[in-house]
Amino acid sequence: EGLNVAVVGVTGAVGTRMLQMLESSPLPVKSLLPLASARSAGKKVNFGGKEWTIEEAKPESFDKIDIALFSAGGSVSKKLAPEAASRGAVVVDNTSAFRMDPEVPLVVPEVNEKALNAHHGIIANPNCSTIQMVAALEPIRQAYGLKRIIVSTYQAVSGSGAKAIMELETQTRAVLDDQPVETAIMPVKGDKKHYQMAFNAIPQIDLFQPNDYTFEEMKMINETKKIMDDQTLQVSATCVRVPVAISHGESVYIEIGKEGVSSTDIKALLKDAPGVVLQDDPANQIYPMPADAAGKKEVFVGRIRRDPDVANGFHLWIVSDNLLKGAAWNSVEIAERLVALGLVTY
Ligand code: 11C
Repeated sequence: EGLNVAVVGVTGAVGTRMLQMLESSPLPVKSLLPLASARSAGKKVNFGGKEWTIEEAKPESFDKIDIALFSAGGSVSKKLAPEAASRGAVVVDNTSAFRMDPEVPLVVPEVNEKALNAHHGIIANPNCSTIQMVAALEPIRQAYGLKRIIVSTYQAVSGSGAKAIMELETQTRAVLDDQPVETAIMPVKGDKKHYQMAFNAIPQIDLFQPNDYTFEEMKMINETKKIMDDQTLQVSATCVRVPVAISHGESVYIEIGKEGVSSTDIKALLKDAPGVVLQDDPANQIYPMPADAAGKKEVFVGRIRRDPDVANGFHLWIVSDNLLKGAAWNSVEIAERLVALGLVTY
C-alpha cells in the first residue's frame, strides 16, 4: 500500500529538496525511483531510512510510477513527461516546458487547486518568482479584486542552479582577495556576455524577448494571468538578480478593485492566509528578509502600505525560498493535493 514516486533530476538543487519535502510529507511513499542523467546513474541517495540507486531517466522508467516529479530542465521534460503520462504516471513538472499549454493546469494550491481536476497527466509547477507573488496576492484578490500588478524582483542566484551559487562564492572571495574575477554563468549561462555577480545587481534574468522584456519577466506576466484565470489583469515585471544565495525578494505594487481599504485590512487578510506569514511591524523593524526565509516553506509578506497618491494602490514586500515554495515544496504540495482530491490513487 503506497505510492511509487519518481524524481527526475534528483541530484540538482531542486531535486535534492524534492526528496526532503517528500520525506517530511504525510504522503505514503512506498518506493522511490531517483532518476537523473547517465552521468549520475549508479550513485545512491538516502530516502526514508534506505539507500536508493539513481538510474538514467528513460521512457520505460515510468512503467510502474504513480507520481513523477520532474526538475531536470525543459528539454528532459519535453521528451520524457509525455512518456511518463502515457504510462499512467501523473507528472508534476517544474520546468517551463508545458506551463502555457492550455491542456496543462498551472497550479499553486493556495490559489487554483481546482484546476487540478482538468489534468491530462501533466501538471505544471509555475516559475518560482510567480508562485510566491500569487500566493501572497490571492487572499487580497479574493476579498477586493485585483486590477493591476507591477513587480520588481530581487532574485537569488540559486534560481540559476547550484553552480551559480558556487560562482557567486568564488567571485566574492576573489574580489575580497583582490584577485581577477572569472565570469562564466551569470546572468544567463547560454547568453553571449557574462557579468560579475558579486557586489553587483544584474537586471537580466533569462534571455531577452523581442519586446525587450526578459523571459523571466514574461513568465511572471503570462503565468500570473493563467493561474489567476484573468486575462484582463494588468501585470508588468522587472526582474533583477542580486548577490543572495537563496530566497527571492519582490517589491510588489497592486491596484485592487475597491477603494476605502486600509493597509490594516490587507494585513488582517494576510495574517490568516494559507501558506503566508505576515512579518510587518515597522516600529520593531520586523519585515521579511531572504536570510530568514531560506529553508522555510512559507511565503513571507511585510512592508504593507497604501500608495500615497492612488486610493486603491498598495505596496508589499514578498520573500520566499525559491527552491522550496518556488519549486520543490510547491511540487510536493501539488502531489499531496492530487492524492487528497482522489486524482491519484494507490
Ligand atoms: C530564476 N526563476 O530565478 C528562475 C529559475 O522557469 O522554473 C526558475 C526557472 C523556471 O532564475
